[in-house]
Amino acid sequence: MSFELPALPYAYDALGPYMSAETLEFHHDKHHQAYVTNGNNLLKDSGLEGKTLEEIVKESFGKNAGLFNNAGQHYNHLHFWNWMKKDGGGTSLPGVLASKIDSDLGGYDKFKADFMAAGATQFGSGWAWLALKDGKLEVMKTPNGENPLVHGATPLLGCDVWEHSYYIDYRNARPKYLEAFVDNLINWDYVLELYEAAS
Ligand code: MN3
Repeated sequence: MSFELPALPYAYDALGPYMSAETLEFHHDKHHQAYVTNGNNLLKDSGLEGKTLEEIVKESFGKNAGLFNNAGQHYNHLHFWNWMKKDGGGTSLPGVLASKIDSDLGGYDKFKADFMAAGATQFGSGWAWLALKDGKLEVMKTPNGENPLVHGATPLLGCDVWEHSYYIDYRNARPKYLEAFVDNLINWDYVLELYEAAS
């Protein structure tokens, strides 16, 4: 396979005021594009050319750092654009998500606090996650382009806490960005779709 940059699933200005068009233009058109371009170059002669993106991420982890960083970030960003939507967030979660979060994570408020803490305490660049591992929801954090796939879990929701994701809109206030993401941007329908596919 080769990596391709998808169009955003919404207009560049759709997520304002929580994420600006300027942030999305840089983040999607420059940063994600660079992962696609560099990933395709590093995929050549890697021995993983015929694999799926998930296989490339898992099989390059710990073995081919350059390819892993770019393939991991391509995977993460493909989902990240879909993990957000206009008028997202909120506390009425679709399907079984509310009861699953109650039973596995101690309720929505505890999930929100733990997810924001994961993002705020990730030192340097990385991601905060809600993932499914052995049938149970878990809040996780990872550095750089790593994701739950390489820790035996399925990513259901991720928030990009690299500075390029929030510095234009929030400057250094990463917790404010995380709160806006949870309260106003999360596309819970997409989270449910991934949960149902994984369970
Ligand atoms: Mn990013």
